[in-house]
Amino acid sequence: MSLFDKIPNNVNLSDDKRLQRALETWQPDFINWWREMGPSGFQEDQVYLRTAISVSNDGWAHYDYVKMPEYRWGIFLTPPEPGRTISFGDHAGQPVWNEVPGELRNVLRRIIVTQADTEPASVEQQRMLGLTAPSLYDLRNLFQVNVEEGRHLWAMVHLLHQFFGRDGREEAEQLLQRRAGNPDTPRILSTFNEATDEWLSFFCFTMFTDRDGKYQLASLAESGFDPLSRATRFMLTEEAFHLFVGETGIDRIVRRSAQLTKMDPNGDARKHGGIDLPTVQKYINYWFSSAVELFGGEISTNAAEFFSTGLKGRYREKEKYQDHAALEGFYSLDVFENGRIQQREVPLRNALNEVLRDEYVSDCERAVRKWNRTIAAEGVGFELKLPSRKFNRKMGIYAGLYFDTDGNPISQEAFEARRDNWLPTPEDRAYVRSLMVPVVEPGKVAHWIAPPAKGIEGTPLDFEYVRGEGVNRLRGNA
Ligand code: BYC
Ligand code: FE
Ligand code: FE
Repeated sequence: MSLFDKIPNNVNLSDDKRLQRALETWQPDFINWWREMGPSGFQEDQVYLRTAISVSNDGWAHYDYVKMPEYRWGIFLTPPEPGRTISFGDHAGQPVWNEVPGELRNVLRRIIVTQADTEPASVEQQRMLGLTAPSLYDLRNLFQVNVEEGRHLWAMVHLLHQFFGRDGREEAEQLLQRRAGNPDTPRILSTFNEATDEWLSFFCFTMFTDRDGKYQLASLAESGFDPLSRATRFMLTEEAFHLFVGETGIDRIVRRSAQLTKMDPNGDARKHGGIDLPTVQKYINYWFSSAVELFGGEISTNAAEFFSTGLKGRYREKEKYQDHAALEGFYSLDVFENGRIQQREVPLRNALNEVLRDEYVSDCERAVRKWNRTIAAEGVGFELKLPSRKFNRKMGIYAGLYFDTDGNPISQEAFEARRDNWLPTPEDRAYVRSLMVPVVEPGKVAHWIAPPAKGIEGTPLDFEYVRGEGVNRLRGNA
């Protein structure tokens, strides 16, 4: 592996001329896409970024200033595990595949394309955020997330090029042609077409939507198709930072909200230029209910097929489960029948989307408990709450039905009557947007969010994380 290869990699790219040529042909299209759809206004700035340069545990990342279009998007797989076998499904115990089994080609390609599509989508959704960054620290973190989502696209395109021939090359091109939120050429999955145009939504997105990424990637890391397993394992090491950005971002917002709540005789943080906690709650309701859709239907034959074929396992399949066939047993699912919620026993393999969603929901609950400790530590009596997964669903068995945030079935009229208490109103969104004025002096942080606990990689908080034309332009406007 050489850092100075045109495409840094640990897959011996230079030994495979055909693959190398395919990727070198795609690379300029990727860069064009990045310049057009990547972060707006900062393409020439120097950003203090980490770059993956190897897969070793001790320091796979290298930190330095780099212009984003010159970021070295590389291809890294975690090293193969000798003698690895398929750990679940109908082929459990057989050696993992290093080539695509013919009969699984279409379904595997679809999984990879779906995963791949989310990566550039998120960059597109976030492209205007730099212009209203609450600090240089946050600006840098946004760009770090963006370049790594770009690298995740590279990781999936590598698999498409290496294993899917011409179809794969066509899919790789189309990944650069769809556009988040464009009604004519939308991204594949729902959430990846929703506006993420202010920072409260950005932190909710990296908290809730990137967290779907963590659980989907972890399921694919169990895959019997070894190159997919190894690619997603490495992606997970980067993903941890995205989740950190989201979880601590919301934590900093609620800390400041609590502080400003205390200052006001009526407990209204908005009077003091903050985001009031009830508004934070509405954004949590909105983004959580959007992100839970990404796990697919509660009862899913696709999920059963992904599992039985050995392509997509459960979260920590190998460590957490004894029965890796999942042929026996049922999942007890809440269904709405005859006007009320009843439990129905669903064969386990058909309920695997719900099994994964359970893992996700409890992880989100953990984060909400943490935010509540922050609020309590500021001496404010307000508790945030994760809404029921049944609330505000557009897909799956709860779609078309109405539930309150506790998951009680209600009428459409009752839902409409309370919608504005539960979900951000146009006025809420306008208010949050009105707070989004850029703060780009080193060490300064916007009023509506508390400063971070510490800088990146031991840097002081007044470190100049981003410098150049884009930042100067914002200073000039300020
Ligand atoms: N939107 O059996 P069903 C990330 C479709 S995030 C639109 O219920 P299945 C990241 C579905 O495709 C992780 N369509 O669901 C985060 C199917 O279509 P067909 C992304 C949807 O297939 C932040 C039909 O509905 N990775 O990395 O078991 C920043 C019925 O499907 C949606 C993956 O998702 C939806 N929400 O599950 C950057 C992993 N949900 O067959 C990056 C790969 C379902 O009728 N994907 N449909 O045409 C999968 O494993 C599965 O496709 C899903 C869906 C879990 C997404
Ligand atoms: Fe990603
Ligand atoms: Fe991510």
